[in-house]
Amino acid sequence: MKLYIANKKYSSWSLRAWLGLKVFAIEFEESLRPLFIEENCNDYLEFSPTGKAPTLVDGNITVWESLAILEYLAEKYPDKEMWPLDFATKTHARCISSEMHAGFMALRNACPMNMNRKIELLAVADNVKADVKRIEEIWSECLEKYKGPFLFGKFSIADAMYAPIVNRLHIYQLSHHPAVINYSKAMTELPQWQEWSDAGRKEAWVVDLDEA
Ligand SMILES: N[C@@H](CCC(=O)N[C@@H](CS)C(=O)NCC(=O)O)C(=O)O
Repeated sequence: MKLYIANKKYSSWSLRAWLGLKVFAIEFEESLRPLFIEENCNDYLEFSPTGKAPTLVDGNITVWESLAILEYLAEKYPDKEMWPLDFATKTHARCISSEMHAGFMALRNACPMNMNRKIELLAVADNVKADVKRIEEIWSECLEKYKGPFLFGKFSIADAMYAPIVNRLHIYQLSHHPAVINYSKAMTELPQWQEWSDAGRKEAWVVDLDEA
């Protein structure tokens, strides 16, 4: 099984799929192709019908879209329990994961994930503040209801989906909400998170578009 990813410094979608594989200890081969480096521009189409990363290739099956990759893994490895087992809890986890996959455009556009950015307050527009408020609401509801340290108690696909937000809220100093502080601590203490962010920090590629 091979996971194609983009830059660890910037590629939030790649992080989601990669973290799911790593935390659930699923063996895979990683292929990193740097994004927006001129001589490399279109080669994502070699492995993905959308020309985007992440893309998972498992034998003759190709899976694209981060959430579809995580769903594929959850079905392929049911023993890993990548979603919460209880039906209502799993439904809640699926709802917030879809909300992440399809939403938060203002925050995603204005505040790119960046594993090597100076931690500095960024002045943001009201629609970004509204996205942050909704994230605070989701995280505090989950942590209260399921008792942490991750959104549904133990790490699940929902955490893989929200992982890049931990970096964004921190580097741009967007929230000091207690739920954000507690959840960010749990996430950044994961050795798999540290492996990704250390590698991202070491990358020399600079993508101007992602330097807010
Ligand atoms: N909805 C997709 C988004 C994937 C995506 O936009 N990936 C970026 C890297 S983070 C990419 O490959 N961009 C290349 C491009 O847009 O040409 C997913 O969930 O996987």
